[in-house]
Amino acid sequence: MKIIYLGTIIELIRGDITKITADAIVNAANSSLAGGGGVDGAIHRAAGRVIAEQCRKIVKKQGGCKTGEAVYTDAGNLDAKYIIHTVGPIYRVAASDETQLSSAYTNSLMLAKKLGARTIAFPSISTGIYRFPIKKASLIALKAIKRFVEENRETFKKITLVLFSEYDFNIYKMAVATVFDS
Ligand code: AR6
Repeated sequence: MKIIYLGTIIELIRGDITKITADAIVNAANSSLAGGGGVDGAIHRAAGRVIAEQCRKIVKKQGGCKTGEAVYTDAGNLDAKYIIHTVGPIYRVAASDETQLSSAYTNSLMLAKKLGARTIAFPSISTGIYRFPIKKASLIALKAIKRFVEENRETFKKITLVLFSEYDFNIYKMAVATVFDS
């Protein structure tokens, strides 16, 4: 499903983010950028070894990526120009979780803008291994995206959220209705 908000297409797709075409594909990474399971593992496998090498260089230079921040590498074999690696919070029921999750989306969008990307695809950050409740996370994600579009008009042609399961897709569909119809 998709909606258009201030000229930007906000699209929800059910599927595998490694199969998506976009200027920037966002990865739900960890602070040490060491690769892992979930979407991170899938992206590293599909993109190829060059990504891990570039991540190691970033770690050497700046010691990794803090929670809520974002860094980028090339996209290797993915149909994209860049992979933006961001780190969502591990859910701990603290107020800071929400701010950090919101920052992960906003900082990824800011970095993609700086790189000149016009299309960007996100997975559902923090809602897998990091156990952030997806209903809450989907509202935070869409509010951050909405605010970014309002403050950065005509930056992105399309912002896609790629949801891995039908259940997740339906939760995000409800969140789109809640956030954009109000
Ligand atoms: N395409 C789209 N979404 C996917 C894919 C895929 N190929 N694979 C999984 N998902 P997670 P997190 C969904 O655990 O919670 C890693 O080990 C998945 O169903 O990938 O931010 C990192 O290295 C879920 O909805 O990320 C970190 O250590 C969503 O992606 C840690 O996990 C996010 O789940 C990060 O945990």
